[in-house]
Amino acid sequence: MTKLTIKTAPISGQKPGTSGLRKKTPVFMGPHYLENFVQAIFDVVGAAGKTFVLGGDGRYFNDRAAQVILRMAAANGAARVLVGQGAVLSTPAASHLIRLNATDGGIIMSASHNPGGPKEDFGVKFNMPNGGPAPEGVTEAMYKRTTEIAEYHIWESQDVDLGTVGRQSLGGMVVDVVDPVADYAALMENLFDFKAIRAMFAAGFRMRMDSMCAVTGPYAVEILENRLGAAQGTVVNAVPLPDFGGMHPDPNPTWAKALMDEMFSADGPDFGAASDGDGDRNMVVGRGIYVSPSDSLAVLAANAQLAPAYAGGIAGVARSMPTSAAADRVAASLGIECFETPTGWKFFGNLLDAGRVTICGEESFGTGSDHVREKDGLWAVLLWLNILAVRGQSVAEILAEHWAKFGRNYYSRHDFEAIESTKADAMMAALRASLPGLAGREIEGMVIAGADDFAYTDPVDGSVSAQQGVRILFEDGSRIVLRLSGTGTEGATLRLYLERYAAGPQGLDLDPQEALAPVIRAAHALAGIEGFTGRVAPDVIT
Ligand code: VG1
Ligand code: CO
Repeated sequence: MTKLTIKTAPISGQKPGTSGLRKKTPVFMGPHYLENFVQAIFDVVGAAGKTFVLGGDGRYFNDRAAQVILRMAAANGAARVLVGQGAVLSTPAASHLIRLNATDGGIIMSASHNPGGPKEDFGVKFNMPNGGPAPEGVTEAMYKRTTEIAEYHIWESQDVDLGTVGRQSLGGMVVDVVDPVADYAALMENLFDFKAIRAMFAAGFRMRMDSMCAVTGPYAVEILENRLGAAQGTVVNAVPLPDFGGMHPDPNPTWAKALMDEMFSADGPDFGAASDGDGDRNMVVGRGIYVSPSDSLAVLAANAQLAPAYAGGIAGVARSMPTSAAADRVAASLGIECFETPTGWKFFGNLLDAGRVTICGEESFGTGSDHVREKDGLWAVLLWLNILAVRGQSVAEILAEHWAKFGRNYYSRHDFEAIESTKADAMMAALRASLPGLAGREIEGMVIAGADDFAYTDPVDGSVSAQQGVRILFEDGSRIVLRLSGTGTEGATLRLYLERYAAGPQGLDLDPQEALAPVIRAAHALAGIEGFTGRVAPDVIT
């Protein structure tokens, strides 16, 4: 075995987005591409004598990338790496292992909800010792490092056997291959009332969990079927595949259509859920009723005290800016703090670490709590199950009672995918330029109260993140938000977020697209979506 120092040169575009560096797999597999970025990570955080966690969602190239990262960690002087068996860890499980073992951080190989395969997407991100995604200051430093990199360090060696749990060594570095599921399942058992959930399943409660051929399959089978006694076969698409079976592992009504059809069928199960490529997202569906992620966050916050881990109440709630204000109403009624952060889980870390919030969520099917520092798909599913078990009501009944008490924030996100970047940029620039003149203008019978480009000052460390999305706020509480995605790998994806509040008691059970129709029309008119991009209708509606 030889330790090599390889000459390299900067490769452009290695700038992490909303959640790590994501590119087409062939790009990641190109000469020095993965190596340059991993060296930049180690150069910024330092590797000598440190312990890291390593795992990924099992997508194509995950296994090869893991071997490269291990050989580089060893050559950079790391003392120990904990790797999930088969180089697999769900994102929340990786976050938990980083914290449980008090490590110096971890590297997660995933492009999350993006498709996988030889022609699809791959990604790498670094999580900090608190278990959360590296904040912007750190990812910026990594990016800067990639622009000046001249060499990287790597052992020339055989592959480490990642198929067997146990201890090995690589160039003096300890490699501990661990069961990806065990510690995570134990954590879930600590948080929730497994006895009550088990009793509910024993009494005939039926569920369908769609793991979308992605990483949560083994976790869901162990927790739902083995430990909670859900019927065998409750978890479908339970075997993780390198290409997710050709599916798009994004749990929303479009990509998890089979689950939606099942839940809306005559004899559908009581409860349905799906999770994404790396297991940090969740979609929740009741029989005949879809739960929007923003509503899910609000219901979880309002009912969290029904689960043992949160029995003492929650400290506060945080939501990303585009997420609906449904959670704000719950926070106000509980008399707790509520924070509005930019998109991306990294912005919740400081609030969680400081104990200011217990539960966080995003409209993009992400919910989580202070048990880890990532969003956590199965956690959300289990908290829902815990609530359903204690309240003994259906999902539809729980939502109806919630809206009756708090009013309903009708909400939808429209995605326009793979737009030419120059066109999307031009549209956003024109929209930004128009903002100062919008207040007071009337459109679709609604008066614009104000408009801005969201900027966030972290209440804990004072760091400022500007240009986080355009907000147009109406006097009646309706809201339009537009931003460009930071996770895509092809052109630009425009995300249009739409919200309208109904106080009730009338008008609480409309179709969201109908309830939002004037807001949708106003958004198209104000942003000139068709004029700039040629797009009339969105590709995905959630
Ligand atoms: C999207 C979502 C955002 C989420 C991010 C990572 O980002 O909108 O809420 O945090 O994906 O999720 P963007 O920049 O494309 O809008 V995951 O599950 O892909 O790590
Ligand atoms: Co994800």
